[in-house]
Amino acid sequence: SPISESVKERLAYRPPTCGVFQNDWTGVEPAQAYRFEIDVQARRELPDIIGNPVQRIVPPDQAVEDGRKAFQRARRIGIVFSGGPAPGGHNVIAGLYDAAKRANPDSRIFGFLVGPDGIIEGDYVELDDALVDAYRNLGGFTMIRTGRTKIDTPKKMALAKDTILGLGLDAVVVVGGDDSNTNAAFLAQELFESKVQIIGVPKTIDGDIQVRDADGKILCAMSFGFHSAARAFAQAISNLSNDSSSDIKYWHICRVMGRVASHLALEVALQTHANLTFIGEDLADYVDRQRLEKARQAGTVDYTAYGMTLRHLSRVICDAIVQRAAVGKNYGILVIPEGLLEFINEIEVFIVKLNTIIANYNFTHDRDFHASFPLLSQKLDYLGRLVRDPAPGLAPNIWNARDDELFNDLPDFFQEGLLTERDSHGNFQFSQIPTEKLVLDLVKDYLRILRDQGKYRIGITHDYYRKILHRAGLDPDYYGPVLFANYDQPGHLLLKENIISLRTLKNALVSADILDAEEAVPEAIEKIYKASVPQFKTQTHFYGYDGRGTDPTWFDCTYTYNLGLTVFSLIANGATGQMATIRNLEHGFDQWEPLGVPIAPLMRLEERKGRLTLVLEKSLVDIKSPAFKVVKAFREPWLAAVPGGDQFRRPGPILLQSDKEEDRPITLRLNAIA
Ligand code: FBP
Repeated sequence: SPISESVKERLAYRPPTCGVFQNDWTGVEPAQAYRFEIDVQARRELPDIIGNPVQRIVPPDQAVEDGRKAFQRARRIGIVFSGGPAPGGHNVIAGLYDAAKRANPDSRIFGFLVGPDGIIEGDYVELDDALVDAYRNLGGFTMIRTGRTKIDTPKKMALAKDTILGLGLDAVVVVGGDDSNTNAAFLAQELFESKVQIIGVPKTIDGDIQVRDADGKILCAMSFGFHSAARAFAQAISNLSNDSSSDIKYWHICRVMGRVASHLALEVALQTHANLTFIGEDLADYVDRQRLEKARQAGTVDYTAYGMTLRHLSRVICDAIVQRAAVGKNYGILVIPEGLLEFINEIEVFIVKLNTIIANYNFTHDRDFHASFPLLSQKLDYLGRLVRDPAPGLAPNIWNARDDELFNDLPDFFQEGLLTERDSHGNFQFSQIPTEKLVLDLVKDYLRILRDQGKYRIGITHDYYRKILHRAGLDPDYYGPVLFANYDQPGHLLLKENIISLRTLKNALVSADILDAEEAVPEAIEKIYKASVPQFKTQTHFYGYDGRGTDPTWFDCTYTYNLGLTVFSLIANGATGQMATIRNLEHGFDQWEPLGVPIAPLMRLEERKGRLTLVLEKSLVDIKSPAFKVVKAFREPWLAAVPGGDQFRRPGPILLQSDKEEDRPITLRLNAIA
């Protein structure tokens, strides 16, 4: 059969539903406990939906006259996926479909095809049992596919409106990330008078839609898809740690998706105990105290002391590599977040400056900029001209000689990367840049220096060296003292600092009368020598699209199915400009509470395409959170730069049904302790 047993099991599975959904119909009730600090611009641009309250989905109030009738009237609802796929999306549709059909079998659900383009172009499919049943609990957004188009011009908005009104829709559901929910809010405003309701659903593997009110109360702890993607990445990286600690010859450099925020890298660290994991938000917080103090003594302030530079970062990595090598571990797992560069001072400055330059020149980045300057050399020439001859209207110091110098210092592929097309939302496309390659080049340079200085060398265990000398018929007590000097660690010895080539090693043996000048170096010694001169061998990996397409975990299956049910309850109770969320995800399923959260009050002004634009605020890793503090506290043990085993953790595969504590993201569980 083309359908595997595990897929059959997934298709047949029905996730449990929150208590409130056991009722024939549901009501909503404003939850007064929440407060928002509203942006003036949001108030101006979204006047009709800015005052929406948080709403709880509650059991039916039989006293409400016609409540049941209103809930159960036949509706026409459209749904669209927007942005990158995230495991669980199909269950949002399934939940909405089941709830709508249960309320009234005459209700009709339409899926817009290939993202918001489907709304703009009126391209859709009507969902039926067969289509919905073919994707239950399965990964991907294959059922109706997805796209990144933004409904961001009056023309696109007018076309979208035509489609929605033409289809006679009562409501449209936008399943998307921060940008897509921003879109949903504007659509809700635009269609407010036409009485078409717009409901958003928090989707993104990046995990950066986390909603709190002004007092820090959690309304949505995590977007769906995060848990499954993190578990898929963790499983793959854990497999690498098994391989790496078996053949002990590679450092695996793993770049993990997450456009800006490092939530995925954090979860992967907690799941796998990789030797070294960087969290972008932590790097941005770095302060070079020595440099600051030096400047203070000179009576100045050194702003470059704030935040980490690329060079500094590469030194931190080298330090870890050298420390592990010293105890004989010339291998390991390094995890870097996709958005790392966003938190590196000098790169962030480049990105903002380039965005501003391109926007100020009225270039559409994707089209005009690349058409005007198709070759990298032309783009660089253009930037060079800006340094010499800043154009009118552009601040003269926006691209200065220092920028030019630093920029030219970067490898070509990376310069090209910085100048690549932004996505349709104006985001810099970190997923297109091999960050790990840039970092690796710097690391290799620095390791070479450390090796020449004799600081990067491999510790060979005492037992290992005795064993191979014995095997070659050589007396370890006789050869040992000449070959090795520093007994730095008990039970370990290091190749004498100055012996850095086989020829020098041979000379040492000859002058100690162990070897005749004409004789070949014994094989055993050659072997020890080779093993003690570090070869920094790496394998690079990018964990992104694979995890995005994985089948959902039990957590995401259940979360998304209940989100679908929540969406329908909100629609049937007249809500618009709301995002469906579930509170208490960090706790057990029996405590989950479906909510509608108003989108407009969550919006803030952010720089996009060089301009300040209203968007839903992204949530970054909080370096004061318990989850981050745990990763920080365990840095040393997980680096395992001591003799003995590593502390790798095996998270195990993604399961559809399981009632283990692990079924929730570890970051959620830890942060709930706060
Ligand atoms: P969404 O925010 O749309 O969910 O997408 C997240 C993401 O997977 C990022 O982690 C990644 O940077 C980006 O999409 C990749 O985008 P693309 O699919 O356009 O290559």
